[in-house]
Amino acid sequence: MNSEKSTSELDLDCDVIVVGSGFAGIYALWQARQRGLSLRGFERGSDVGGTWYWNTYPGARCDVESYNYAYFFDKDIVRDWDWSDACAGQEEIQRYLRFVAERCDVLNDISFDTKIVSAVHSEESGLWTVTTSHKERIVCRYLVLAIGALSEPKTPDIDGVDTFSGDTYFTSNWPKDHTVDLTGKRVGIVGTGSSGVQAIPEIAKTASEVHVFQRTANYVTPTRSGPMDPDLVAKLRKDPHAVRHASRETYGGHTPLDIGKERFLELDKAGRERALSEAWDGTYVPLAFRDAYLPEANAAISDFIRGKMLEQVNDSWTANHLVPWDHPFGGKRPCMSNVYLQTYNLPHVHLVPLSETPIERITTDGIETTEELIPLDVIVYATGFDAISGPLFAIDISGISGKSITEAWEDGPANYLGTMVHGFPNLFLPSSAMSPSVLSNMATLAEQQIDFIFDSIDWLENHGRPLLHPSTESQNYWREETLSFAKRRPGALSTKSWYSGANIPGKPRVFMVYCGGFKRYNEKCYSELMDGFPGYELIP
Ligand code: N01
Repeated sequence: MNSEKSTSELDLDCDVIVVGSGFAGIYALWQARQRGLSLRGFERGSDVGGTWYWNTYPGARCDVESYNYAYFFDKDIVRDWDWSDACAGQEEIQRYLRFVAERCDVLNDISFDTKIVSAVHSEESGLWTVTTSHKERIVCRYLVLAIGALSEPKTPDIDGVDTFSGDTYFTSNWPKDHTVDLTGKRVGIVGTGSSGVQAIPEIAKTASEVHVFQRTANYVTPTRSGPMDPDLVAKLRKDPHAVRHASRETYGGHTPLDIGKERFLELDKAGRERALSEAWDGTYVPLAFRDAYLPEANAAISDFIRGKMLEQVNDSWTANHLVPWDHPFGGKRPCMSNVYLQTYNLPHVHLVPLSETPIERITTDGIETTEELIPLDVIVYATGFDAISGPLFAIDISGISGKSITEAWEDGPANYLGTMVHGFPNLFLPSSAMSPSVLSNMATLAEQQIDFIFDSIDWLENHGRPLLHPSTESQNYWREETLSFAKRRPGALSTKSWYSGANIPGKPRVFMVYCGGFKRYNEKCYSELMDGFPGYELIP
């Protein structure tokens, strides 16, 4: 639907609008300021943080190391922030993002508690008109929707969800007033992805009974905890810009300081056993081997993790049901926890594998499976998100000829280089589909994409301000390219996951994460820029 109002250059309120104030949004506002552009920021939450503002469920933390999951653009920020833990908790990360926003002096640019309801492109003026939930209309030249890939919660697709008479909570929107008290309660938790795996051990500390409704078992490997290594911190602080540069040269956008150097397939039997044990005990299993996603290596690593998971659970029936036999390591987003599996050794924690006894419905009293009605006081949904396209579809966006983004993505996401969509000129989408996204370090990605977006804007400003959008050929090529890399990654296309939209009934199946590696991605972005955007259309 096109409710296009006639706009002209005279209506222009600011050069750039940035929506969202997570990692990408804060940095985008800073970049706009650095480049002398006028700006406005909008955030639907009451504070900065994005994911780390909303996901306040018990146990929420980052399972990527703090030194990786941080900004590197400013050496003073790197020097002045001390992480208390190798993998920081939600509260600390949100505090960090506020600290960065204060340092960047962007807080006053952001209108909080303000949703963007629509964004309309005018072909006449080439400008975007953005309308907020407070009915304010703002006209800008460049629109950056830094709204996150995992910010639109999935509505649980279970019969009777609204009939439950007890309390209901969502991990994705946990009450922030610390009033949730599960002491002595019978709690049912639906979902065992990263959020569920983190929340379940915490909930089990106070609840009297915990029933975990697991549809698909997930890989769970150890996570780091405890103080940061001072030598590592010193190395990072010595030259943050070098770290930032080096991270972009890696496959996953991680600081290269302790990514495993070994290739699994090049080791002999004893070497493989040694390296796997070292990975499990000390480092970070997903990054331990350079060839972890070659099929033969991946199969052996998957088997090793399954064996380690079985060892941690006393009851063999429970252990067997917690192990992911149906997909290889990395087919879904692996989970990390040092306490999740052991939680099932507690007498009041019960696994309900839905592969054997599916949920029939939610009733006023609890959750009814094909076997029994489990009475509950509280249900916690850790059921995930309508990833990537969900947050975009929540805004009424219309581009050239009034075509909406929902129409443009009817058959699934289509874009070029994960940031721009044909027919939507000067609309920039960090952390969108077909970027390295969650298969990379999201903090590195936020900096890289925002740099690329603002370097592109600089180019446009210096070349007579044409409008920029990718050609359909480039989009088709990029979708094929993304698919071709996904085909090489074990389990990517055969596993049901949010990576391909399979968690949302009726959503078109398109593999939405570019797994060609961060280095290749960064090089492709910048070769477009250096060559004057051959894969794009420039509208004078
Ligand atoms: O969501 P998920 P999440 N009946 O989609 C189940 C990031 N993250 O919030 O697998 C029963 O992974 C669903 O089952 P299945 C990270 O990128 C990062 O946990 O679809 N079950 C699954 O078990 C992650 O990937 C951190 O069969 C239902 C679960 O709910 C992403 O966020 C921490 C169901 C959803 O798992 C999302 O994680 C947390 C139904 N009707 C999250 N519907 C870090 O540490 C869904 N499920 C950085």
